[in-house]
Amino acid sequence: MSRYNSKETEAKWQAVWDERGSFVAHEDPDRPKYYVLEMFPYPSGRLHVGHARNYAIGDMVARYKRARGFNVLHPMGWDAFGLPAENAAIANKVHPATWTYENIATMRAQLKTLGLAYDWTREIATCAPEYYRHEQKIFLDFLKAGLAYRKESWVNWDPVENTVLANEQVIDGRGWRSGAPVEKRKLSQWFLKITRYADELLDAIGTLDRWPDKVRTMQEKWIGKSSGLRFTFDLADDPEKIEVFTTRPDTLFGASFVAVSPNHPLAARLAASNPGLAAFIAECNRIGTSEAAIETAEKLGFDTGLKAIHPFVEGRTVPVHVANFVLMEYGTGAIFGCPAHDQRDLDFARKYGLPVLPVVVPDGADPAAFEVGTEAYVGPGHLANSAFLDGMEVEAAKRAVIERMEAAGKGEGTTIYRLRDWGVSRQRYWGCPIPVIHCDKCGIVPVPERDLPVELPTDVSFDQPGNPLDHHPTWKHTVCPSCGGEARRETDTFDTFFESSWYFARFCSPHDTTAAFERGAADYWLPVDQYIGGVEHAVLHLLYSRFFTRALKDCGYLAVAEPFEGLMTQGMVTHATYRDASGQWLYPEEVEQRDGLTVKRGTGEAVEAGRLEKMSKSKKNVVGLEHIIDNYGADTMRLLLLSDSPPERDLEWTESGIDGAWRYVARVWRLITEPVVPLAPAGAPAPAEISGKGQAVRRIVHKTIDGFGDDVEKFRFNKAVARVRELTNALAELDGKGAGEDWVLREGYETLVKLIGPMMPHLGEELWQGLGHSTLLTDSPWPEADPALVVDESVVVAVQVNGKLRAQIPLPRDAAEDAAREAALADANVQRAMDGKPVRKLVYVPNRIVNVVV
Ligand code: ANZ
Ligand code: ZN
Repeated sequence: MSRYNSKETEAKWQAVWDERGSFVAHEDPDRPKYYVLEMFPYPSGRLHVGHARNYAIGDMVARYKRARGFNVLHPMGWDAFGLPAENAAIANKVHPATWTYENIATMRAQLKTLGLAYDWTREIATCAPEYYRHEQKIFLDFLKAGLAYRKESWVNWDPVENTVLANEQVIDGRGWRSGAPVEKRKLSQWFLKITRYADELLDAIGTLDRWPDKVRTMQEKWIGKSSGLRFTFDLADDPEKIEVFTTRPDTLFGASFVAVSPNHPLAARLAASNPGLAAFIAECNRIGTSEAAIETAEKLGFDTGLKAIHPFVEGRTVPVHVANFVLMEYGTGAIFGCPAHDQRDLDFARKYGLPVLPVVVPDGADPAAFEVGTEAYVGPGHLANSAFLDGMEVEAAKRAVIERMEAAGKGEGTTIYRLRDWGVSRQRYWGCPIPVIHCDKCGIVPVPERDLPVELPTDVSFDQPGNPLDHHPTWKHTVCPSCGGEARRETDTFDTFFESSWYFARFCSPHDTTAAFERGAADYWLPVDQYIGGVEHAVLHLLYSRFFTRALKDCGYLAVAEPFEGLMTQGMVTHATYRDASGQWLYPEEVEQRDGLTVKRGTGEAVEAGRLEKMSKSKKNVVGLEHIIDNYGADTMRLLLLSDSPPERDLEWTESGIDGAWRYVARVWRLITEPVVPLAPAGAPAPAEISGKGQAVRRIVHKTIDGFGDDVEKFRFNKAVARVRELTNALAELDGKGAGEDWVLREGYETLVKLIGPMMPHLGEELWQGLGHSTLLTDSPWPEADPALVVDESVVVAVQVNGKLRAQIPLPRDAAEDAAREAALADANVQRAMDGKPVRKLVYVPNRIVNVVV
């Protein structure tokens, strides 16, 4: 028996696919298209098996759709700009480009060993000027369309990385990479006007019915639409007014303070003559502007001494505080606080001794006695202590207050969004240069299109902290395209989410030198039919891409509004973690099991076996791709990655799991390469006679085809694998001796090979060839399930003798008359009723009844 040699076989078929250009995609108007895309990787170094899950899923879908007759686009590329390259440059004195392209080469080679059905002719790297020149052009078009603008804004400053961080890069008040406490600074920055699309982006979530609910909910929350009232408070001894935004206008009579953000202009004005307040503001700025930072910090306020006049209660005033929990970037940057009905306001009121006056009373409670203790009341009820609102329900009271404010000209009902415009400026080298020029005379001048791309200089130094583009001796000095005078280039580069916001469109015509993408190609391929990636991108990358697609549409680049029709977010691959006595992480191959204990390999030292965690270099709980591919082959790994749990759930990688997958591979190999009887020739017509066992196996074959397709369409890959394993068992049990079984075995084996093809394509090709085919499995159509064999196999048929029901017998569906007659007459009850008389007449209605007349 020849053992399956995965190494040779896999290399062989990869070369064949490559030579034939099997996966090179062309637009073909005569075939339905299918664009499947896995989120492209950042070239960080090496891939481990945890990364491979994403690609195994994508390839399953791509190969399956291809076999079903779709014209499949399945490309791969590199999200190649980003901080790690610069950090490597600083740490190891290697140029970011060198580091990046070396990693790309390593990872490309690794991916190729997986046998993925990519159209490698479409490979792109976003750090190439051939790519980013187009995004500079896109930016100029956005600028013209008013979708890009510059403004002074508070930014999160990472004092270690020396760069501005997006809010989402600040985690618990610290930089996401450096872990350093983030500071606030004011800088002039470039922004993209994503807020112009807030409503559209929100509404269209309803059309994304092939997206996971949790992702849709996260996007909804991120956009954060709130309806309420915007109105102004007059101040008692100051001409200034304070405009606030509230979603609870009904609680206005319970207001006990007004608070403004530390970055509110009023706070700045007062601080100029109030050192205590100035110090307080400085303290607030130390914790960063992110919501997360503010949420976790202790709520602090500073009483300005000013009094705000209650708009509806003659003579009532409330103190004006500067409070650290009021965000300048949300609403108006100022609020009124109603402690009885808002927990944050309540905590604040208790701390600063402010009144707590309930104005919404739960139904059934006595308005005179209802009190709020340590928990704010946020439920429904009727208004009390609220003049003209008394007795109303909350919603009616909201409307009444809005109406009054509008009538009095003091405010208006309004809708606001949590979504902020997207700050795209980064003070970094390894990113796409923002194509504008600063001229003292002309201001900001866009780089003329003929001068694109603005390329990064290659001779940069990372010896100084900060932005190497800014330190470069010559790069930023240029002439103004408008007046010809001396001018400076913009030294900010784009946030790297810029590149990933349109790469899926670039894949439609990746080598077009004249445009970001060719319109016809984009119209043909877009939207992406199936996008696959990690749920960590649920908000930003996906929202930015949705925004870009709309913006590109408005700028005439393409026709679709939504980039990704279907989205699947796969779970993580986890592995146990290990530490030695000194707390050092250990690689899985550094430990072994001895007498039921986990010990250090070789030394036998005790090892602490820790939790299952996402595979990551930092905890060393990774299993290298090479190790698995060398020992088991890519197909075995792919099988395990698809079979062990539903794709959206986490999957635990274990030694026993990969062993089990390998045993299955070996079993299929043996089964098909060593058939129990010589198989019927390929393509032979079905024999006239097939044994009962053979027919039963055929039913399993066709039911498997049917169920497998359904499972794949619904991403139940683990179930699909389970079906294929059952089919394997059924085929193994057929001894081939009965009538037509050699033909049944051929049909069964060929089906099995076709079904495993999208998961284990190398094994599939090898077996396909072994079954005597000269075409590639990759080019073979998907098997069709015979509907007659898929329906339930047996039906209950009634047997009557001289008009009286005598028996109910099981028969194969659509059984022939001969078989039905034979079975009916063999039944004991029927024989008793016939009492030895000969049959005079027999009428058979298939699947229903056998009528015997004696
Ligand atoms: C008075 C009030 C009474 C409020 C009450 C709530 C409950 P969402 O739903 O998230 O939009 N708010 C408004 N602007 C703010 C800012 N810039 N920073 C921090 N908080 C702000 O929340 C809207 C509510 O959050 C607003 O309604 C306001 O407090 C507060 F019983 O006004 B409310
Ligand atoms: Zn000029």
